[in-house]
Amino acid sequence: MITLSRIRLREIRLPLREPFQISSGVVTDRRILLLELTDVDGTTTWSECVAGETPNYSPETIDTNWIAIKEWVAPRVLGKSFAQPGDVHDVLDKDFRGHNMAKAGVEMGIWALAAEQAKLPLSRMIGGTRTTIATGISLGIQKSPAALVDKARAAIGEGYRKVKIKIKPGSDVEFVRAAREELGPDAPLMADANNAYTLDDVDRLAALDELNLMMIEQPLAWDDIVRHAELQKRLKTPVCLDESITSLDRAIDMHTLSAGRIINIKPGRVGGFGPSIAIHDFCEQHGIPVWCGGMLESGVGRAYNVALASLPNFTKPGDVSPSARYWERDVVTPEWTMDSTGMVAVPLDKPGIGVEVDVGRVDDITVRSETVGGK
Ligand code: OSB
Ligand code: MG
Repeated sequence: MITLSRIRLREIRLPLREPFQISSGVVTDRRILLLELTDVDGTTTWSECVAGETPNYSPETIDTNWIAIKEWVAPRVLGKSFAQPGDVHDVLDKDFRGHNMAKAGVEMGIWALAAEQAKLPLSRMIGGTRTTIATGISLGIQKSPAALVDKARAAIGEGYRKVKIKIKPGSDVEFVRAAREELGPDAPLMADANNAYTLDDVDRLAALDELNLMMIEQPLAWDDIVRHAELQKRLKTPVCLDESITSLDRAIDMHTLSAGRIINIKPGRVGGFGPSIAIHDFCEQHGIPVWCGGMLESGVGRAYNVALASLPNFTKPGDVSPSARYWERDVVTPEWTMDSTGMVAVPLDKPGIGVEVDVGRVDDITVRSETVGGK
């Protein structure tokens, strides 16, 4: 039984080692919303609300979600007893539209509290079976094809099992082709457009279709399904949906309309582990592979992604790069690492999220905090 007594929100700022550019914007300093959840029995855990600074990926932002958590999410869960963490999503979903990343931060924290109470690693609490996660890197848009080739070659050398290349019109076919030529016909390459195209660009996308990519992620509008179905008919490369899949229903829509063949599940985007597991199970039943995406999370959010990616149908490498790919220094101990074969270990040696938060360091880089609830 989980009964939250309080939620502490904190904003920290972590400078990325290098700016991360996608078609819709660039991040240099990551503003991160961490949550500290406390149960009435005194158990505490940390979670992360993965929204970005600006609404260029989804309508959510760290500032809007600060309000959403304080005003609408916290009042629905504080002091309320949940027999199962799987019950939380429905409570947050009823007559409460959107704000999935705000809901997910709290919902996933409750899964971690339940894991602590059950003395289980988070992965095992949610039904995960893997002990290691195959890892891919997500490379931001580079200045030139040559710069991209250098990064992609280095990533393969480090052991990454998938190299995702961010693209936009003008930084696409030439860039991806250069990587393909350098790394060979079988290198595990994919592209992610973050909505940079329309059906009018089908010729450009057809050129990418000749480059033997594992998938093309979210080429069309952020909330589109129908046009992706039209596009998938014209491409042999599997379309993978990210932004468009905000719930189990949208995953069912994708399948019904053949709008894509792979799903990138980000637990924040869909409202938490409850919906993530439901999408995972649906996809497993329908032969749709899934993988775990990333939102430039700190080591706290990463713990949840690693746990989720340990479910059996996460059969493609996830965007769960080690801490050092993003930060000079992460906020967790141990930091997340990847071995030379591109595998990240699922922490199975202790209950809960599997890493300790370095609270002193978090205190040092906290720029605002607020506590909702008592004691
Ligand atoms: O589209 O997957 C995306 C980061 C911010 C917003 C959107 C995306 C991404 C990434 C980062 O690709 C993946 C990672 O965290 O390594
Ligand atoms: Mg994406």
